[in-house]
Amino acid sequence: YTDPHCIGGRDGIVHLFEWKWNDIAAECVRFLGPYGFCGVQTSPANENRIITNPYRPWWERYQPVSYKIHTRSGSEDEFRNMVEKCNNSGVRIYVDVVFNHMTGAGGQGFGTKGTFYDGDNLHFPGVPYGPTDFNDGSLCHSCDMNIHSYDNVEEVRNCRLSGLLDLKLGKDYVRDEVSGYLNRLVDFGVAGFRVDAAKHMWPGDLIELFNKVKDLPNGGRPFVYQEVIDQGWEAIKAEEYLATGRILNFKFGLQLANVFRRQNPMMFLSSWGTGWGMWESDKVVNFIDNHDNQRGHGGGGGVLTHWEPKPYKMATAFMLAHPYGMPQIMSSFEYNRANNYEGPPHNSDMTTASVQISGMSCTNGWSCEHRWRQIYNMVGFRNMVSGTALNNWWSGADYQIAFSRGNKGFIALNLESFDINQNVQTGLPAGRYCDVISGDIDNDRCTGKTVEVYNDGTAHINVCSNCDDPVLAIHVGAKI
Ligand code: ARE
Ligand code: CA
Repeated sequence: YTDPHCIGGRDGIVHLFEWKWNDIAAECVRFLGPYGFCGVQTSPANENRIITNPYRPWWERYQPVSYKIHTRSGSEDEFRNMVEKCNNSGVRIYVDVVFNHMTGAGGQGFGTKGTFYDGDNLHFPGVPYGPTDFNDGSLCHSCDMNIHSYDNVEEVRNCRLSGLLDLKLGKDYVRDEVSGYLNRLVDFGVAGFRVDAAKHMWPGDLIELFNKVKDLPNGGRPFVYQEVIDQGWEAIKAEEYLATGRILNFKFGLQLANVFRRQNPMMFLSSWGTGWGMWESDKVVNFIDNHDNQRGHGGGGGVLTHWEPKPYKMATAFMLAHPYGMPQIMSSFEYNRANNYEGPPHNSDMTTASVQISGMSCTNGWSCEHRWRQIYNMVGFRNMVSGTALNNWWSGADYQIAFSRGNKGFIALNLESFDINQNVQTGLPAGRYCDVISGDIDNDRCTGKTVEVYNDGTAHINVCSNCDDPVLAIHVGAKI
């Protein structure tokens, strides 16, 4: 379950949070394929509860009503078309799958496909699930059936996460319904899953469940990466989940936020990876921020986001240049930060607004961090250096580092108040290179700074201080 099935040396997932299937399809063809992204994480694809108080929050999509593929991102036909277009562009689709629970307890109504649900009496006819398909007082012993203590492993896994009706995954029938949904996604050409709230499910149940999920049409297990928030201090450890795939690494973004906010010297990054108490490289999906913690949900607070562009871009460049783990990039929408429930940009009838492109950037309320030059060019860097080791580590001061990736790429980062201005070993073949942070290659010309690498692999580099992008990155794919 740990192989993401990327095409030819690609690496890196972008989470197109709340995007419509038609917009994702277009983005795969016009941008993600050409710029070398491995895959897209989509928002949940299955029918969810329509929440009107607050009005249509982003988080309504984490309250399943059925496994019918119909949400504000689009219909089943649009979903199928997206997967096909993306696969044809060499871009994989990974779906955020929510099966720890159904809707919150209490209330009845209709889902995004018009299916009735009854959260008072635990009836979900669209699946169908009834009261005996949920964990009850015999398995959950907390006073109100909710989770109160993350130190109590049984409570975390058998009780309700924020009041969400907790499915009995120990039951074969429930596993059949869930795996039936996952298998339909595999039939559509989906290559993997982000497993929501994995921490709230028993690892043994997940093993049984995934045993019922088929291989991909071209062979191999689907890629599985699981949301187990483990920052080091709770009873449940992320490594308990390695039998069913990778884990989302929640230590990564917190640690890099400290470094790139100058609270922990950058030179200590020389031992980045397992040396920092994180899991092995092929077991993790890393990210700077995600849709929860960028707005204070799910272990939020503390991480860098697009609201702090300078350290955010630096941390992202470091993540993409460093060999550790598989990187995931967040692609956000704009919202009023005082109302962090706000759903995606929408039209007057509350349908989701389409992403619009102007030049390289997005408009219409979509932030599109993945289209920032400093980010997409580092995705290209990562693909180019694929398979090489980290060499030529250099550190001139607490907050000045540089390293190469074999003889394919070189990066330098500076958060001191003085420039990096000196000769360093880049590991690269002699020639003139385009700095992909300050520019692009356009008709064989570099629109940004250039760097001359001498015959012995050294170069005189200059990395500004107190500027917007105190980073320099060159690689053999951007030589002039
Ligand atoms: C909403 C309302 C609640 C209401 C509930 C039921 O906000 O007030 O009680 O509905 O009616 C998202 C939102 C939730 C939202 C939910 C359903 O974040 O606010 O609830 O959708 O609509 C824990 C879990 C982790 C989870 C985070 C949010 O361990 O799995 O909480 N993250 C995933 C998704 C979320 C999603 C869900 C799960 C639910 O990424 O987007 O919730 O499907 C410590 C622990 C963490 C814990 C954290 C809680 O850090 O280590 O494990 O995370 O505290 O803050
Ligand atoms: Ca559970």
